[in-house]
Order: sequence, then C-alpha cells, then structure tokens
Amino acid sequence: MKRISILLPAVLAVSLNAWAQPGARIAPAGFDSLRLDIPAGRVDTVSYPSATVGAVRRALVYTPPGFPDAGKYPVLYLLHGIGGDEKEWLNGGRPQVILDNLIAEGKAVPMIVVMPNGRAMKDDSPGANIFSPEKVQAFSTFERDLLDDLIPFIEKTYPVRPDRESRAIAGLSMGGGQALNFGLAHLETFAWVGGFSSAPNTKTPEELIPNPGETAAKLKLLWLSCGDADNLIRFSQRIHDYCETHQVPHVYNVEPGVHDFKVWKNGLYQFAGRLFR
Ligand code: FER
Repeated sequence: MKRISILLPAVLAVSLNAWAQPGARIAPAGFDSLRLDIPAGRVDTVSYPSATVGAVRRALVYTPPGFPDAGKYPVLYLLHGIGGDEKEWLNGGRPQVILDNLIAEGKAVPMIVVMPNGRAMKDDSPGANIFSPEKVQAFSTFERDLLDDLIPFIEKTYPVRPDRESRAIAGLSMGGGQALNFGLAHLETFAWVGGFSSAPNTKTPEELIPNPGETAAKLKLLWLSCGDADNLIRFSQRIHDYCETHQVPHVYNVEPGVHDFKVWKNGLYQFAGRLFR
C-alpha cells in the first residue's frame, strides 16, 4: 500500500505529460525573435463607439509592413484570456513580431490583426475578481459588440475585404472559447476559426456544430490546440472527438506545454500561417 501511494502521483504526473502528439506542429526557433533586417508593421490603439456597451471602447490594431500598399486586407480578430485585456497579446505574445517574421518569409499573407477588449462592459478592466459573474458574463456579451460595433468600425476605418473568407477569429483560453462560440455560430461572418487552450466558456460540441455538414462545407479552417499538461484540455479534446465522429475537417494540435503563452504563441504562428490562402 505504501508503495502504491508513493508511485501513484508519479504515474499520474507522467500520464499528464504523455499526450503530446508525435507530429505536433511546433514553430521553428526564432519565430518570435525581433529581426532588424526585415520591415516591421505597427500597432495602434483605436477607439470605437459600442452601442452594445454604451461606451467608447479600445482595441489594438496591427497593420503589416507596407500597409496600406497591398490594397484591401483580410482581418484576424485575436482575443485575450480571462485575466487580460486588449493589451494582453502585445504584452505577453509578441504578435507583431510573429506576424512580421511570418510575412517577411512569405509564410503568411499580409493581414490586419485586431486585438479587442473581450470583456464587453463599461468597466472592462480585469478588476479585483476576474471570475466575478458580471465579468464572465461580459465575455459572452462581447459577441454583439464584435458583430454589431467593432467589425463595422474596422470595415469603415481600414481598407479591408468585407467577406467571410477574409475574416478570421481566434483567441487564447477564455478568448479561445469566444472564438469558437462566436465563429462557429456565425459562419456567414467568419471562415477561419481557432481556439488555443479554450476555456470552460466553450460551448459543447453539439451546440457549436449542430449541423456538421454545413460547418464542414463552409469553414476554411477549424484550428484547435492545447498544451498536453493543461488542465483545460478536455474542452478542446471533446470538440476534436466530435469532429472526428462527424467528419468535420479540423487541425488538432496537442503540444508539450501548460496554460501559457508558449502554447498560445505557437498557436498564433500556426494559425496565422494557414489563413486567407
Ligand atoms: C474557468 C477556468 C479558467 C473559467 C475560465 C477560465 C469561466 C479561463 C482561463 C483563461 O482565460 O486563461 O473555470 O470559467
């Protein structure tokens, strides 16, 4: 008995780390390193009127090198996690460096990346209790802010292609849940959907994909990724299982890692490199 009680935690720890796929897609070294020999895009803060919230709200916007020379651009909406705000990706994920490097190497098409505040309420700061019911509810309210306020603002302010195949949505954790919930419910608006380490706000597969044939026909990419030692992996795994059973094409990337930016940066690298082609 004593031997079992000593061994069991070790066995559990090993099995938690044993799921990473042998073929997991991992970004090459240097993908997130600043390079001074290539052109850089820029990140601006914009303010947009939100009828949903009844306030002027902030978002960050990455425009790629050479902008606006390429004419009309596709747009990725990139969402943060439960403790973050519109600056979380910039603070922790170097999205502008990842995109600049991908574009310089011809591994991503030039695109605009919009990083909003996904907590759609008047005080949209994380606050003292990021799990408070009204803060969590605001992540769901953001569906209307995004569709009715932010996307129309972006499309009248920037030279963008306003069609579903030129719009992508992805996010980390709570933002991954939002991206899956909103993207899969609005195939008329988004053709490219990605969830990185999606959180418990993610709807059930049956709710997300009630009509697998329609989703399979309309979606250009469904991306699901997670670290193998992330306690939230079941929310990604169950969508993967459902998509396998119902023949919905998707990418499921289980990589070594926990619930952190190492996994989310790889998610952005992989997802952005597959978009709009
Ligand atoms: C929860 C655990 C984690 C939850 C949300 C999260 C709403 C989100 C984590 C993150 O965004 O990093 O129970 O419930």
